[in-house]
Amino acid sequence: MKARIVLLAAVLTICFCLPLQAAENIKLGVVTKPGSAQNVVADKFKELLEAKSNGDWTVTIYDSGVLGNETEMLQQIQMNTLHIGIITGGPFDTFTPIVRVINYPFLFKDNAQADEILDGPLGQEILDGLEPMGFKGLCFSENGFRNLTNSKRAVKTPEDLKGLKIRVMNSALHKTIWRALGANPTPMAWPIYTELQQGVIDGQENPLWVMEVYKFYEIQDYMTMTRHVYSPHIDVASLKWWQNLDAKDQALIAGCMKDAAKFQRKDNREKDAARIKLLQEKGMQIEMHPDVDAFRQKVASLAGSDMFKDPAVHDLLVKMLEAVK
Ligand code: EAX
Repeated sequence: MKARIVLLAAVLTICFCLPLQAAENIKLGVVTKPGSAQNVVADKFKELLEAKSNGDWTVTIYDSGVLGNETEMLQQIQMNTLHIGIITGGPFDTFTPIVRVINYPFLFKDNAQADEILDGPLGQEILDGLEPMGFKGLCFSENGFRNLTNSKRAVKTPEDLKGLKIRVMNSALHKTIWRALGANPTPMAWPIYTELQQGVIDGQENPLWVMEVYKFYEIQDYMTMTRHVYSPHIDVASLKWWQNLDAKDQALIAGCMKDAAKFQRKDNREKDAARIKLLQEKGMQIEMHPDVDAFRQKVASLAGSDMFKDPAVHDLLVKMLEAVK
């Protein structure tokens, strides 16, 4: 009995006298479901940060849009009720026109060029340009090059787009692109399966993984490898939250997010060949060689349009177009 009391006293002493290291929890949001590009980044970030901090940091992932759509999550990040989001480039458009520079059509030749620019000084300028809106831009992971799908007909040239109702992201630039290409663009937040299924829209555009993970092959018979926009995710933190972290934690979190982004881009690209095969097996008719020059022609004057009338944004676009030459 006495021994038990001594033991209990010892346990209580340890509990009350040792400083307890409370784990700090990060709330991270993605609009997409498990297996999606955004979720691969989120899962890797959680794994890396929890391991490297020996559990001092934990990450809770809110996926499948439980926190709302990407615009709503960005608002929560501004207010610091959400710490981090892995958000597609498009929806940032309603917060700042600076992101239009990276959503510009036919900008990057290939993945290597996208990495070089986005990981370099121009990418950093875009990330820094988000700060006045309350976002701390950490780095870029990717959705990937976007391709068109639809339920009506094979599309090889812009003429084939006439009359097609194409869902686009909530982005003035994306809407302008699809109007210039000759389609009938309808901005809509993610997800969009039901709208495609019910025929509210005829088509949409997204990277290959989306057609697989969201089973668009069930409801979209035609795909065209337009690769019209390279779509990064911007991995952002709440600036309010970020500014209250000490430098050591900032470096740890930013480093884990960069490593997660690198891992995810590689993972996404390695899977693309198998995805094309799978989508064909599922019955999609894929136009591998559309008349890309004709599509490019239709959007050739975009740089001089209203979309880039802000002088700072226009200057950045000019620098970007020079860098990708
Ligand atoms: O990642 O809204 C979109 O089209 C995005 O690409 C979507 O979040 C899938």
